[in-house]
Amino acid sequence: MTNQELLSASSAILKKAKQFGVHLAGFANVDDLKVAPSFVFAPQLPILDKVLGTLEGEMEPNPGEVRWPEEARSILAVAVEHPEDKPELDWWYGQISPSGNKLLINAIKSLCEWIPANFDIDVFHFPYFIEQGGIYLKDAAVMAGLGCIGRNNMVVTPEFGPRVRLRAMGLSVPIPSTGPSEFDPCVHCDDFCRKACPQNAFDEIIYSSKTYNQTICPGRDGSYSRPTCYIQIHQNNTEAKEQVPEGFSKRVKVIKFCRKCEWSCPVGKQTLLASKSLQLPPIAQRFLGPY
Ligand code: B12
Repeated sequence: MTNQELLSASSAILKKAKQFGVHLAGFANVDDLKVAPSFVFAPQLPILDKVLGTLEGEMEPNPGEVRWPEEARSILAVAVEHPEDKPELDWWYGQISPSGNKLLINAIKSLCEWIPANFDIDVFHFPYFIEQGGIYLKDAAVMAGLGCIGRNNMVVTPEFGPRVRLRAMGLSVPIPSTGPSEFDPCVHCDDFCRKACPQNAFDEIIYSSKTYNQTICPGRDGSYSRPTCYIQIHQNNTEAKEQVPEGFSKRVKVIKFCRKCEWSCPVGKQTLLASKSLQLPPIAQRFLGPY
């Protein structure tokens, strides 16, 4: 593929991704991802932290390490908005994946058919979990220019704040990364997200830059405690009630995981801005425009 063909293929792919229902899309080069913070940090995590949030028995051989398909040269990262007024997009029904995740999976599946049918490009659909062959989606999204990692340790996008869910696919061609961007609304923010955490998961630096020999750690400064956050996630799971949701014929557990670090973030909340009830830091105003 010539450079020119690659350029026109990448624009066509971004446009098609939107037609298939995603709200944001961008590319990250695999060489950039292999040295991105999560990819380097996660294999060094203490073993207890690794097990949390990971499927049991699927940790071997190298916990936290991404198994890249050999031919993958770049990835397409996509995001679908998960707004506050549609919380059901994020609800699990027993083992059944949330409907928002299905929107992402379907868009990626459609792209996995459309891309090879139209270009000389092989594709790889990455699963969600790392231990099943997935990749670190937040770093992928940041390197693709979709947003930055906020002080809530989530991808914060200028358009939707952190209220997005992510997915990615691999491509056999070396498309350059479309990020990271300069966007950083947290600089002057009052840490609404950290204050909203019901478990105080950001209270102290638990991963120090010195120990891990890297300046960028979970929560940016090493203060996001994965085990503490998991206490809440586990509690949400055990406290979930059985119901017969719309479209189901029998009772299932409807699990509503905590999203306080998302709901509390003012970025991307245009309705609140319209009412002028919220003062945003100047940097965020710059990105959101006048209101
Ligand atoms: C395991 C997992 C969990 C575990 C552990 C989380 C963790 N961060 O360790 C538990 C169950 C606790 C959890 C909780 C949540 N999760 Co979760 N989780 C995952 C999963 C499967 C892997 C994440 C992981 O292990 N990362 C590795 C660790 C080491 O990374 P990290 O803690 O994020 O720290 C790195 C970043 O901060 C990064 N970083 C910091 N600054 C910068 C700057 C730059 C430039 C770059 C490139 C990177 C970077 O460097 C750190 C490492 O050094 C991903 C899906 C996936 N395949 O990626 C979803 C995912 C991260 N989760 C998600 C969500 C929504 C949640 C929850 C809100 C719960 C919910 N309602 O679903 C909370 C939020 C917690 C939080 N504030 O971070 C979304 C995030 C979407 C977004 N907007 O960012 C993801 C991407 C899934 C999805 N469907 O989109 N999760």
